[in-house]
Amino acid sequence: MIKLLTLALLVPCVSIALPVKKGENFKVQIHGEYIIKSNGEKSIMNVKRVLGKNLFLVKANSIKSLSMFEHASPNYAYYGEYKDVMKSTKNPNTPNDADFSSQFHHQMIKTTSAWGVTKGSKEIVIAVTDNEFQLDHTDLQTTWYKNKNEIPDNGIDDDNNGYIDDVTGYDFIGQDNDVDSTEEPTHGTHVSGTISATVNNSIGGSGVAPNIRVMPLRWYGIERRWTSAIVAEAYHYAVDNGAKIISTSYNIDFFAEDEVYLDAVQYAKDNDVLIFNSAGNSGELDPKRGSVKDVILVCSVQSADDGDHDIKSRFSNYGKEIDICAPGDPVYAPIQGGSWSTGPQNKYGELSGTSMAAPIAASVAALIWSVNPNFTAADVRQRLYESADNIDAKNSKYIGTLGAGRVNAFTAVK
Ligand SMILES: [Ca+2]
Ligand SMILES: [Ca+2]
Ligand SMILES: [Ca+2]
Ligand SMILES: [Ca+2]
Repeated sequence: MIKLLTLALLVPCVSIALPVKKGENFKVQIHGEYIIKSNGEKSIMNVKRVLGKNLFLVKANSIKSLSMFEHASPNYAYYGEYKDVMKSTKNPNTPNDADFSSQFHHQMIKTTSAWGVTKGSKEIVIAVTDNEFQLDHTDLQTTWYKNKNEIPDNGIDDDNNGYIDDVTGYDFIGQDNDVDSTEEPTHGTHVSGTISATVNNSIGGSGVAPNIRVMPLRWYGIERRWTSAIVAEAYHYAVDNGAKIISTSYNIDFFAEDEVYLDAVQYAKDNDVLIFNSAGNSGELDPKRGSVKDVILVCSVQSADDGDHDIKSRFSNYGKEIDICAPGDPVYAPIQGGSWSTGPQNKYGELSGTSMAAPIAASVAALIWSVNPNFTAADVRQRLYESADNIDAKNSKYIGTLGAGRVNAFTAVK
């Protein structure tokens, strides 16, 4: 805490680029920026950005000057490395005919048996909050959610939701409708494809819930710092535009004390939206994010076809507040073609991390919701936990710290 205060004094204006050492994460209060909730009864001055219904980023001299509003919180800038991914791709040039058998996680969670019941409903939308999305990836052509009430590229906010031409998600970093970013290392493309890459098109592999839709929300990038406002806006957008599930594969340990983040989580809960988040990759017992009880924390188990599957990944956080485990070590899924590639846009690769486990658990929840459209979020959560496989026999040192076990897609939907 003292460290943060010192930084705030030294750096009154955080538009100055701060050197970030590897592994160093910190937050700084952005001078003169606050986030307020207001039901519109009081006039609001100096609005910098509308973040959602009754939620505003405003300029103000002090939090005291905002005391007439229902709620006011500082806007923090976050620095550091937040993606919960461990390894870069083992083979980024995997040939186009890479097949389903490379995705051993499907065998572990009995995906194909689950598909006898459902491959997912296209009405179920998972919002993925991430750093880049390659929309034109050949194996992601049935993946993306489309905002049917928005006419593309006419410069008009046709559905009047506050966002112009937001047909396929939104970029809260660039503040535009283009969620692609070839400058970013691949992460969001892999997470999205893990959820719903196209099945039976003879290319690559398949997502766990290939018929559901992914709403790509770009909320992190190298060109702009991450803030409380960006996180809140992305979550509000997901909830207000029809997502039933939010899948986040980022380190939220800092957010565990951010009022704006916690309020956004509450907003999702109030609207019956489930949030999945990676448990984190520091091999740590009881990570700070465990205090955010309404978020489903997903740990990673090994998922190579070598007999050691279902053993807790060495890197995965664990503890009493972890909710469930999923394969994440490794996961073979679509990756961004990127600026280094001039070939066909259908690359695949292996990544490992709790980043990869979270979207698999989210996908199983989406399958549950597809066959039980009347379930509440609490019902889906309960079914997800009850249907998980017990993995204690392979994790005798971790009993009681791996949540409900490892997800099983077939048991979840049968
Ligand atoms: Ca719009
Ligand atoms: Ca439009
Ligand atoms: Ca953009
Ligand atoms: Ca495919």
